Amino acid sequence: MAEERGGLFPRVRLRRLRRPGIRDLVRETRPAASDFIYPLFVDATTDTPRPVESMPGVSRLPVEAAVREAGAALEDGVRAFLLFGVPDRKDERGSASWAEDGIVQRAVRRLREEFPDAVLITDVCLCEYTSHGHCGLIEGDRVLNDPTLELLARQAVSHAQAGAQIVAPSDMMDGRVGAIRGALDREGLEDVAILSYAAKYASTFYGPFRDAADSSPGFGDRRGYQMDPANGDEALREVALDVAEGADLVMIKPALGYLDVVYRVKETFGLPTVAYSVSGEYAMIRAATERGWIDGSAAMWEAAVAIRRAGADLVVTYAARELARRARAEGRGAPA
Ligand code: PB1
Repeated sequence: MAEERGGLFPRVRLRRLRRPGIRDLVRETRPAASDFIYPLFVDATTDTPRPVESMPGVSRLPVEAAVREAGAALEDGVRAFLLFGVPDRKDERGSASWAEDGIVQRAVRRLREEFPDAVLITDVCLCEYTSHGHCGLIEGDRVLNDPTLELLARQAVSHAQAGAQIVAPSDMMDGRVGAIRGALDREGLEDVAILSYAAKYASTFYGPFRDAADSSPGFGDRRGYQMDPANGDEALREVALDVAEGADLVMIKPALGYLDVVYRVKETFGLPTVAYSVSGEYAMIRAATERGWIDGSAAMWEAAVAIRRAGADLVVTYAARELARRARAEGRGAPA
């Protein structure tokens, strides 16, 4: 008999629950395949897939290639897609973003036609469509908030009219959720939901995305509208305002460096909460994997489990297909 050493040991031994088989039984966080939202870059400038060098495994896709990729992802268990457009023209106002024959609008119609049950979410912003690369209209070196709202609303309505069930404003202009909600309702699109990028930080980890979408700001940066990474309390104010304006789901972005914010937002508001594991997070794991420094599949899964454990209900991730396959395998009892 082991001598008493105070406390509850040796009667209590937590390792008893880490034995093979038991460990799986008591697992607390179990992502499902449908928890992963798959971002797709739909590109009007190419007839063939264009790999994104800084994001191994990710390509900018012409519409029909995006349809094929979505079909394969649905086979893996993915249920929702987040569409980003790469237009064949850009101008000061980002007018291609609300064009009826715009690249995202065309992709949504084709995906809706091919996969009626898929959930199509569209990113609403100007940065991919403006010649200056900012998320709003500019005057001199200022990004204008209020005049931008009407353009974002037009874009969101055009996505909804094409068949998107959810529109996701990622611009970080004040008042955009209310402006979009009002425009959708006036157009009889009251069933279309809003996923607000409510707590979106001015992060270094967006670099690869900006390569992929040709969306880097032509001057300055986005700190005049995206949040300071040092601020957690402010995120709760952002979410509260977006919920009051009509957000149905809320997003924190990036994810891994912001799990405290994910936790606080879910605990405070209890709404469907999405965390976006951004391009830089994805690229870091892929790069370390390519150098043989880390087990990339295990790292992607561990990151996804951590984001879900922190309170996110859904995870936007470029690794959605492999994570969905892993979730299905675990659900069938494969060893974790
Ligand atoms: O994966 C990513 O890095 C996403 C980047 C994100 C897309 N919503 C924004 C990053 C940026 O500020 O450039 C694009 C802003 N509309």
